[in-house]
Amino acid sequence: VRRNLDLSSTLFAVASGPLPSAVAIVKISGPEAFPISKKIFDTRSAERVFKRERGMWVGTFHSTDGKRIDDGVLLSFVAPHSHTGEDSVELHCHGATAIVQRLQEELLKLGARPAERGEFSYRALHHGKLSATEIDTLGDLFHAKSAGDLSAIYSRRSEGLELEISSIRNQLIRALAILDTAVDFTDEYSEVVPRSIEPIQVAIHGCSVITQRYLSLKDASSPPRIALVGRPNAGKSSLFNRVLGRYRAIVHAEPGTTRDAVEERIVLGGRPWTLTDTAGVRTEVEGPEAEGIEIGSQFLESSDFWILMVDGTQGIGPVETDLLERHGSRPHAVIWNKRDLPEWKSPPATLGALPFSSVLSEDLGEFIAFFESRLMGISPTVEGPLPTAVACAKLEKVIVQLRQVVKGVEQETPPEYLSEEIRKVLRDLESVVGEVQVDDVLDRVFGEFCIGK
Ligand SMILES: Nc1nc2c(ncn2[C@@H]2O[C@H](COP(=O)(O)OP(=O)(O)OP(=O)(O)O)[C@@H](O)[C@H]2O)c(=O)[nH]1
Ligand SMILES: [Mg+2]
Repeated sequence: VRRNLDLSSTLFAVASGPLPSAVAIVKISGPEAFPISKKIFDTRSAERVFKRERGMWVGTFHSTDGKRIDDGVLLSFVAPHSHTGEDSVELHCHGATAIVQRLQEELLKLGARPAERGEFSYRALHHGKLSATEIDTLGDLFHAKSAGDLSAIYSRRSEGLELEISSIRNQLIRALAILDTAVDFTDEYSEVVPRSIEPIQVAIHGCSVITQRYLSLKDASSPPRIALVGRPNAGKSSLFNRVLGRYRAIVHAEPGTTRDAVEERIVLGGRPWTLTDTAGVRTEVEGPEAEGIEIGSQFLESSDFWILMVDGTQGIGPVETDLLERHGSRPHAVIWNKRDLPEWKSPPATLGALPFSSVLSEDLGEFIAFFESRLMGISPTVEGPLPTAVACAKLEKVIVQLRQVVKGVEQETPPEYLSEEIRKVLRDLESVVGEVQVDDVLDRVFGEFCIGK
């Protein structure tokens, strides 16, 4: 990881997302932030800008030779009252590629330098605006994909973790006691030393339980799956589109519209899911549609949750009965669709179905509430105290060291050497729950943070 520790230059970066966008934000920070900004920004209250601790000014952005670039807003933060602790400016302009490009060219000409990954955060750290612990949390927030992740990060407390670490230490102290006995009775190596393996393995397991929690937060692999199934024309694709908030799957009055399964990521109950719209299930079909139906039932089988969509004007027939018989024991819910139509009849109470209509806007809220309660049990959230990224890295190192010790026992390494290794691990374990140090987070800032952060 390249660490750019230079603090003398004035940095700039586009801090907002991909262009074009409604608004774009260009951040500038460093000793020349104000003089540079003055050369490209005009405002009626010019004499007051950069005097107040923090200010917001409406005006015009232009090139140094006076050509207009955009109208916009400038936010100024006088050191140390800024994110980085330096004089800082944010230019809020329209998110047109050309505008943002022109502004960056002017900043370059005026001697500012494009920021590297994490450089703003590094400066904040250097000037004491953010602690190493806060930087660590900031890095984790970047990975938060759900309400559950957020609360796991915000409610992170060290006490729970300290307890777990202390029970790992106790295991290692047991192992040490065994090894120290062996030092005194060298001729009984094979009798005594192998007994240390069991507490070491328990310690390794304890460490991996903790690191696993952190890894599950960072895990970007595919979220649990929800499959949408039912008879053709029941309204599966209509619901799918409503949940996504856009027209993704084709909806048509003609049954058999959906042939392939369509998949999208959604957030329900505060967690990410993959929602699959499948082809309608019929009893007898041939041709390409039959293939789609085949795909549909595959998705049903591999899903973590399935939704049976029933056309409430038709009610339950052989298809639904068959699906419920075969898959009813797996987590699922029934939706009784098209309640806006006069032919609609209420669902039998035993089904616990949700009366619904894809065309009534108020029903989407009902749907979300209904599922939030049902999906909670299936959707995994981080259980137990969440370690920080730094703590996780240290524990991973401990695991490697302990595995080495186990290997050492198998290779009949002298016990005094093994116990020295374990003493080292014990010292490392202590630092897992200690204060996060600046040096611990630098690689993270420069390696993992994005440009403009
Ligand atoms: N009145 C009314 N019509 C609906 C409702 N939901 C869906 N429809 C209509 O029912 C027809 C079928 O809807 P789709 O969403 O395509 O049904 P599907 O289950 O995906 O059908 P296949 O892809 O053929 O399996 C369309 O004409 C929709 O406009 C509803 O709640 N009320
Ligand atoms: Mg469809």
